[in-house]
Amino acid sequence: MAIWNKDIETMPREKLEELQLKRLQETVNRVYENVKPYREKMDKAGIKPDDIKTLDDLSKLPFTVKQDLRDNYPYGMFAVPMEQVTEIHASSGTTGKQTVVGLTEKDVDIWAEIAARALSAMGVDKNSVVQTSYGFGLFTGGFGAHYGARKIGAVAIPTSSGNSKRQINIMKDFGSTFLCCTPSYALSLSETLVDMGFTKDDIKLQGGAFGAEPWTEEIRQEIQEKLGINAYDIYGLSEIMGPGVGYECADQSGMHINEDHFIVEVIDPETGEVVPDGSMGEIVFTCITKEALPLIRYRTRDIATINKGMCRCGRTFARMSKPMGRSDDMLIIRGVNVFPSQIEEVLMKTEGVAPHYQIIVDRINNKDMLDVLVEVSNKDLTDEIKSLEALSKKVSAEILSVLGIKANIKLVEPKTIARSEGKSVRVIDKRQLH
Ligand code: DLL
Repeated sequence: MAIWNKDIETMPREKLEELQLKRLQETVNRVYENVKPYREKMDKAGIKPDDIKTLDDLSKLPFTVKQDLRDNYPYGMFAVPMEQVTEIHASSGTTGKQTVVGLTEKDVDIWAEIAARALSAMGVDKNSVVQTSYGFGLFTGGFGAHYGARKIGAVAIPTSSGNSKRQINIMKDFGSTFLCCTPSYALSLSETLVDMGFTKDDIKLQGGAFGAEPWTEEIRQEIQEKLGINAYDIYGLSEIMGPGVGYECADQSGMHINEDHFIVEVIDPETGEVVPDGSMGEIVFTCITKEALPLIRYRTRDIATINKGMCRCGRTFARMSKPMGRSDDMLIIRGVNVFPSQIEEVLMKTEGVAPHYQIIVDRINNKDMLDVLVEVSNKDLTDEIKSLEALSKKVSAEILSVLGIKANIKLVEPKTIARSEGKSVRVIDKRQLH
């Protein structure tokens, strides 16, 4: 697969780190001058821009968290005057006031560049037809993939999400070769394809860039098989720069971080200390080229590991593991920490259940209860009550042995759990309602 920007993506680490330090120093100076909340935080911590002499000095700087963006809503953390801002995006705001991000023209160019690197690594070239079924709007998914595809010179088809039958018709008629959407929507589209009486041989898809939500290796296999494609993982977050912050190459051994634009650290979420290379922790990013909203040490809440070893593809950019999920998505059930992705992994390894599930947590008589609704892959439920009982027992036993908690497994008919068109909602925690 092609490397879009070979000079940068395969730069020796030493050179890359020199570049990072220079850009970090420039950025810290700039935010100190132009962003009041940063100046105040740094003054409080007794740090001046000149104190950043090496990359290790980054850890002296205070963290930025989502609340900082909310406290300075909407534009209080922008580092440029509004006349230089050319595009605004925002996070969904499901857990509070939405966070607003701004981009200058140069920021948008860099976004297109990093998305082009990502899509090239996944096989997109000038001859590709890229269907983007991420939502277009304040969500960054749609525009990020679109800018990347355009930059490469592929044909960009901005279908946006939803209207699945139309998506399949477009895919077939326009000859889409590459699909960008959430992994859950990719699975849902694969069902629509079959429902419409087609097979994977009726479409020309070869690959897809799926992200914006956690997904397991097992779901990857499922998508690959059902759509007859190579499924790649793409990572990003609106506050840093939508899709393309991290991307898989053909080696599929982690997502390369575009380290010439973002410095990545891993910290212990409890203590805030940087953890040794390769250890699991919370991912923290510092933007070193962003003009409008250069966030310093932004805590993502995503739990993953970083590997700085060179990849077989030749890229020197560090690789991030698939995030297990966000620390704020972690469920504590009867004192046990559980990520929804761990439950997904167990389900996906069990024959007879489909990759469509919902996790419901409630507190009844002061006791946490975990219900897992999962669709059976077998169409004829009634005929097989006995084997279904055995199946639900098997899943329950497996969850108990892997995660150490008891779950009530409720097997449901195929296609009864709502399908998502964007980020899926897999967990309903009713405990918050009591
Ligand atoms: O989800 C940006 C994006 C769009 C990335 C399209 C990839 C593809 P936000 O809506 O701000 O931005 O949500 C960011 O989504 O902190 C992660 O928790 C999660 N996330 C994003 N990509 C992945 C991934 C976009 N590949 C939040 N695997 C992040 C797991 C992901 N989680």
